[in-house]
Amino acid sequence: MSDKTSRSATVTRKTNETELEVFLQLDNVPGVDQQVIEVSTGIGFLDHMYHALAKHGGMSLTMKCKGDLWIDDHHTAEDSALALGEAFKKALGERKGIKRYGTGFAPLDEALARAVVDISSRPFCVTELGLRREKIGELSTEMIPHILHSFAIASGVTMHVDVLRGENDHHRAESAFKALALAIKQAVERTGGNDVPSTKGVL
Ligand SMILES: [Mn+2]
Repeated sequence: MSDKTSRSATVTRKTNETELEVFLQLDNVPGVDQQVIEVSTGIGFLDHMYHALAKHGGMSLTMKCKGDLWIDDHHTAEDSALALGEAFKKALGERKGIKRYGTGFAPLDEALARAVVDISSRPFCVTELGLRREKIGELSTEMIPHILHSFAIASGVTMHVDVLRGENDHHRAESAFKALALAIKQAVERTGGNDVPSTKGVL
């Protein structure tokens, strides 16, 4: 794959609980692609977080989700993260010629978050977000670590996401997604080579 090619994938996912369509493009080659982000899950704050993830991760993302929001936000939040993770994995393709590791720090006013990722094929997620409110908009705060965990499982990425400080839960959550975006952007960056960045020879 040449550096001129954008890595992208489409995922559709349908259960009795949610119906999802995701298009994810990891690269927006300057002069060739335009970054397009359209997210509609029915949960405003969730859209806001995915939008921030795509925007600062340098990705194009189209996500349409019709979920059973008359029950609560759980299935929509979880399944959209699984579909996004699956799209990420598919778009990435063979795990060679990439940086593999990425670190991101993102402040949002008084809040500061750090994310460290390893595109390892060993899904793992550790979060310390310190959210105190019950909900942010229509998203339950307990779903935010769950979203990150679901994304890690589906994408095969090891992720550590910590909010280091911050008073406002909207800021804390948003800084976490932005930090993750920066870490992912770095990790998926192509080295220009074709090397598998692992002593095992496989990722
Ligand atoms: Mn915001």
